[in-house]
Amino acid sequence: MIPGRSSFPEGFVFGAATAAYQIEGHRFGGAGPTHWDSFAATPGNVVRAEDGATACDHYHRYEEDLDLLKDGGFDAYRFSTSWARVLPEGRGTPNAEGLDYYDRLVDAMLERGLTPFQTLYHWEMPSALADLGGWTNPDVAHWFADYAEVITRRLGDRVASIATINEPWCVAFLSHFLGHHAPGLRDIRAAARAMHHVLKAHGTAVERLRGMGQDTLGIVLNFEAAEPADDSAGAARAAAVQDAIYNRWFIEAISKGQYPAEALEGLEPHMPKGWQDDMALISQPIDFLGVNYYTRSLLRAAPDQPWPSVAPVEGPLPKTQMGWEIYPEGLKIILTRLSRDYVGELPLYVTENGMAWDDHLTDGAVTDAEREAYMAAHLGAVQQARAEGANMKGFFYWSLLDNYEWAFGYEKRFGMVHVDFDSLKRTPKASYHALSAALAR
Ligand code: PNW
Repeated sequence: MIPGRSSFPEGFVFGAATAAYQIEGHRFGGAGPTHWDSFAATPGNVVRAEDGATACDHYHRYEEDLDLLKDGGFDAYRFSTSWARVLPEGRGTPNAEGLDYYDRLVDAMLERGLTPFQTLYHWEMPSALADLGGWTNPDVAHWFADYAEVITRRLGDRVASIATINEPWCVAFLSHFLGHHAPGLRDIRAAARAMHHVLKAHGTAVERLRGMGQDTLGIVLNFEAAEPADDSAGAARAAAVQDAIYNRWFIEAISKGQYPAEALEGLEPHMPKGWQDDMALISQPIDFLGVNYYTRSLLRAAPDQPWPSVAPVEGPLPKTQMGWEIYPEGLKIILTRLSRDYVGELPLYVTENGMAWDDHLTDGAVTDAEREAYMAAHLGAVQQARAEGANMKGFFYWSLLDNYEWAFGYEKRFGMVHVDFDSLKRTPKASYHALSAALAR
């Protein structure tokens, strides 16, 4: 059973999360092209070459979607604003239609008593800037801060919280070294530069928005429990290196102004010159940390492969539709470690947690008991982390709706609300009703 609201402290925020490109429909409302459109159009990158052109048509159906949150008894909505919708060329003249849309969206949240949690970048780099190198170009920090300023001039009087970047590891490493996301590079030099520039962009935007009077600024990082596949020394080293690249790089830079040696060893030769001079900007104080958590990884040494010479091993635990192991214990481990070793009393939010499942609409209903169990176990882990001292302030389920799951197209369903991608009809799943019931108890 999902733990009830009354077993959390007063004021603990329950919400659901989405991202612009995954739900809005990017062909509507004058948004400019993004690197995800071109990445998806290149065969082999995305299942069935699907893109976010229509997605859930949230652009036109946002009132119905926000009603689902309100009717379910949720407190907050985590959404992202699209850089390319606000600035179709990435810089220069804003798209008035796009700014008006976000205005209406935020007002519609407030009308329903939903607290707006905004994310500035959830992965759609405007093509005009991607063509100039995107995250590998040192100017990206200023381009991003300029965009942050434009959208904050419009929404900053009404949003409760602003996160700069969603999951810098995905933005930098997954997209420039592993090649799984746009721009699809497998290039250590591009990756090293992106690993640094994404943090420099965060710091530059925080400084800019702070100067505009914003006082609830943070970032959303993704974490996984990185564990050795066996008890060999090689596996222990592989887990430590993975932990440094995936978990420690970003939080150590932000909380301590340094990068972990195990990751620098491979990346340093490719970093932009003078990177050390940016560490003070990167480590300036923030007001909260968002934590995205889905699974763990098991690692072994892969000495035949180039740096970092680690390889994932399939684990024994039950898996979601993504093939990701279900490991709620890992969320407790990550949250307690963050508070103990890195952020102390800083407010922590789980900004994403959820599971993909091969859901089917049968007689107008989706019976997803597995998702309900996933929610119960992970909310339990949040309570345990709190009991061990982590300053937990909220939890956002990923995702409100089935949506565009990046390289997997529309095949993987994370929503607590089912979307029929032909009719675009929304149907709340059993897990939505179960979580709503927990929020009422
Ligand atoms: C996150 N990995 O992505 C994103 O913030 C969401 O947009 C996405 O829909 C959700 O999780 C589910 O995938 C991730 O390879 C993608 O480790 C890949 C990884 C982690 C997070």
